[in-house]
Amino acid sequence: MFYRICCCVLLLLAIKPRSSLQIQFKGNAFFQIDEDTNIGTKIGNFTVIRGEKEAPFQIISTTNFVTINTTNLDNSLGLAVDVFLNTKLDTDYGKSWYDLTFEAVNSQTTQNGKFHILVNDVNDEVPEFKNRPYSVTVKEDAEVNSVIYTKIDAFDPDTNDAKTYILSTDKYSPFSLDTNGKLHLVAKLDYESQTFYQYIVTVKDEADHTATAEVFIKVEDVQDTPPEFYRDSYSFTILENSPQGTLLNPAVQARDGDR
Ligand SMILES: [Ca+2]
Ligand SMILES: [Ca+2]
Ligand SMILES: [Ca+2]
Ligand SMILES: [Ca+2]
Repeated sequence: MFYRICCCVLLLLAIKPRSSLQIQFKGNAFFQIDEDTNIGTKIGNFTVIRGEKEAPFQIISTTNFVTINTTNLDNSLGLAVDVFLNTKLDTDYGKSWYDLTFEAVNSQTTQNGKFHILVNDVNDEVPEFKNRPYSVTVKEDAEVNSVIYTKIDAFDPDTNDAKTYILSTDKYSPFSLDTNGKLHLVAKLDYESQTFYQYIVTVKDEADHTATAEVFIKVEDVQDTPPEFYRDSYSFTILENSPQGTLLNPAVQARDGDR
């Protein structure tokens, strides 16, 4: 008796009709698109066909990431499915790979299909300065041709995007910024002549996105200048009977060359 029941179950499994819905992609089920692809852009297509005895079916997308549009194939035995992007992409702060599922459904069966989307990085991000504010203090006797500041730096999340730094100096400036953001002293400073400098630094990426920041440079005084008299010479006339302690005029005065 038990043997007969098992046989029946096996027989039922064997004769259960398998769905003849076939999902067909050109190549792999794999779409490749750029990060800056606009919403509404068609990003791929596939077809689903049925056997002649299979009931008509419909396609249901299981995600809002894309939308789909279906049209009947000429022989009415299948659907052409166009896939449109429905989401703003960002590989720099989000994902670059998506696995998506859709369903082909008719009165007899539901069949899942999968396709995959690889999102290519695009140079779409503007670099941002880090470590701000850029306030530099340098002694007036700092060595010429030395690096005096290394904190000018910017972040750009785009893959392998090179950055270049430019400082708003003129040819008379005692400072120079190399393309890596290191600030060099290129001429002697003199606190007694100028105590403060201010520039704009610009960072530029390979797609010409730019950002700017201010750079403040304060020069520190060093005891490097001798004192000097106000006059080159002093001469006085005084009566021989002048009392002790009489002040001579003009006073002998000197000033320190350092401020
Ligand atoms: Ca981006
Ligand atoms: Ca990017
Ligand atoms: Ca960039
Ligand atoms: Ca000085």
